[in-house]
Amino acid sequence: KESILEADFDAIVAAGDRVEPRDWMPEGYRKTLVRQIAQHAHSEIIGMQPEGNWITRAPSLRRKAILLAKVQDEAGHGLYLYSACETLGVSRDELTRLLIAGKQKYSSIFNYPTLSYADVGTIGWLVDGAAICNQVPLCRTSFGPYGRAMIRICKEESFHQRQGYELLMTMMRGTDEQRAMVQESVDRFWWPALMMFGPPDEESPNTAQSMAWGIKRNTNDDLRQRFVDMTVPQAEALGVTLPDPDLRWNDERGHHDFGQPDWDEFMQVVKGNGPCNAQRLVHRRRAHEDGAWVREAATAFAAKASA
Ligand code: FAQ
Repeated sequence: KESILEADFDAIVAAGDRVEPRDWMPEGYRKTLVRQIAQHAHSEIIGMQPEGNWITRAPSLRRKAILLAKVQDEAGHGLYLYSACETLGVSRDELTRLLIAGKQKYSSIFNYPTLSYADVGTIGWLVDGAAICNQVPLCRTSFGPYGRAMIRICKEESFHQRQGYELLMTMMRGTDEQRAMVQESVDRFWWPALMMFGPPDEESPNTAQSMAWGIKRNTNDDLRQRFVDMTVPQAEALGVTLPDPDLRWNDERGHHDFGQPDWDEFMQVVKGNGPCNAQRLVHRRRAHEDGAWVREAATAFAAKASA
């Protein structure tokens, strides 16, 4: 029976169709999805912190309203993704416990500090830009609930990317000091943004199997290249310099050549030794503990309502 089910699964994947929660799936497929979707959900939730840092200090009511909406969207993305992950048989509660115990990862990018208001624009432009590049192909991922969550998330991320770019454009039309703030921020975020796509293909243990299962549709290096090609003309239009002396158009390849991020730094950040790893987890843990009474009250109310 198992081999018939496995043949069905292979046929769905080969046809590029969706695997649904009630379909048979190999245990490794389920585990890989839980790992990736949980990391993705945690990234959205932890990703609220760096920008949330600026909500109380936004320079105008309009900017504050935009930033509040964006950070709230990230919470929504986290929730769709936790829901997608729950269809694989793990609860959101369990995933949250693994996150705050430091047993599951989230994107390296959110372990860098936001030092100026320009960082809000740069995160929108580069971090949401990289997220879109990585996530648009995931709308066609083989697992149904994940792919469907990605469709809505990508629409909202596109809006986020635009708002970041518009913010930076406004600052670039401002004073010399504002232009310098934008450049300084881009200098800090460029390399960490390239690291979001994961290690180089030859050092990526999961890519080959994830692509064979149709979970990933492109390799890490392919998406990184796509991001660089997309971003260079945007940087020119904005009037900022990307901090890479090796960055240039290669006519033969029809792509930009570019330098390598510091992969030792990447490994350190992934291992928990980045500039803000400890702070992010302490904050998340405290928020979870502070929310205990809400969970208890909601559970008590639900029990009363059903009695
Ligand atoms: N950070 O074999 P691979 C957002 C780990 S966007 C930390 O290549 P894989 C939106 C990897 O997990 C950010 N760890 O792994 C937003 C693995 O370790 P493991 C979230 C990383 O899975 C914007 C090991 O290295 N987006 O949140 C990173 O095939 C603004 C070996 O790597 C997603 O999660 C990294 N950058 O490929 C929110 C997208 N890279 O698990 C707020 C979905 C690699 O074996 C504000 N995920 N690692 O212990 C993916 O596409 C993939 O999981 C990759 C990694 C491409 C990230």
